[in-house]
Amino acid sequence: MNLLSGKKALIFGVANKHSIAWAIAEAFKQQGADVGLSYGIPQLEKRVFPLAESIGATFVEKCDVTSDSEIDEVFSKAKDHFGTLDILVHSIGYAPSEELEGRFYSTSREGFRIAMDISVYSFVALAQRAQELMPDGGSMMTMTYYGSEKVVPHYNVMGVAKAALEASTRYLAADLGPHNIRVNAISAGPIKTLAASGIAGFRKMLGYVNERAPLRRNIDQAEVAGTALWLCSDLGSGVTGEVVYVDAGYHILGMPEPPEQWE
Ligand code: NAD
Ligand code: 0WE
Repeated sequence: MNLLSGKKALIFGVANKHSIAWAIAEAFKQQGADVGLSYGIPQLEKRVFPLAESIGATFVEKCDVTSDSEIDEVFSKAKDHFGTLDILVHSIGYAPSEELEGRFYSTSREGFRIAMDISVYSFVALAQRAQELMPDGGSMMTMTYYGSEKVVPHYNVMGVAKAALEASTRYLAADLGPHNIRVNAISAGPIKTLAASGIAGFRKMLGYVNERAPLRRNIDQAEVAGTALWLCSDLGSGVTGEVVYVDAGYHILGMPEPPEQWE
């Protein structure tokens, strides 16, 4: 199938082969898209360049999204390389590690600022530049997590940032809809990526979901990529401002199935 043939996609947030952004890049390429990649820090270059080569992506640029000038530079290069764009993927999130230990109550002003800048404002900043390269419309997408809606231990300021990211998705969708640009978020269940590797007790969280989610399993990057594919292709043409869950159904539960030892 060629769901994205003739479409040009710029994907931010590839760190390594485990990144959600990478699974999306592979799926988009497989469906005929011309894919460009961006990564956040110079040390990732040795991981990202070979990945880019494997899908024939020749646009590979570093961009620290805390810098307006770096963002401007990447989009200036994207304009030279692609001319126009059809798809923007934002798959970036960060809070200082100390904010993901302890309690939300202890969040520092600087930790809050950094989490909001990198995890939320960056989507707005990228959307502004991408919009200029989408004269005939397009699709933009970001990645969120259920900790935005309900309290998840230690997700802390990232939960507050994801709530703001989901609200930003709706405001962007309202502003860009008249330009035929759709803006959506995918709320993924926990996946063992680089961003999850430093989190204490992450394996326990995977086990918790595995036992309780309606599908009784976890989800993987390829399943997120499948949803990204229909949202960004013409199959998703009527959908904007939405948060789509790829979480094995976990978010629908009000109470877990009582385990047998409680009976
Ligand atoms: P990942 O570590 O592969 O991706 C996170 C990316 O953010 C990295 O590429 C990193 O370089 C980038 N980044 C951080 N600071 C940056 C900066 N200043 N400038 C540019 N890039 C920067 O991990 P992932 O799990 O693929 O995360 C991608 C997105 O998915 C994040 O928004 C994350 O919150 C979200 N998400 C992850 C999970 C999960 O369990 N892994 C679940 C739901 C949502
Ligand atoms: O969004 C995320 C993780 C985002 C993240 C991860 C890190 C680790 C390294 C943001 N900032 C940092 N900062 C670092 O220094 N997820 C959805 C994965 C995740 O992270 C959790 C989770 C889940 C799920 C943290 C606590 C509890 C649950």
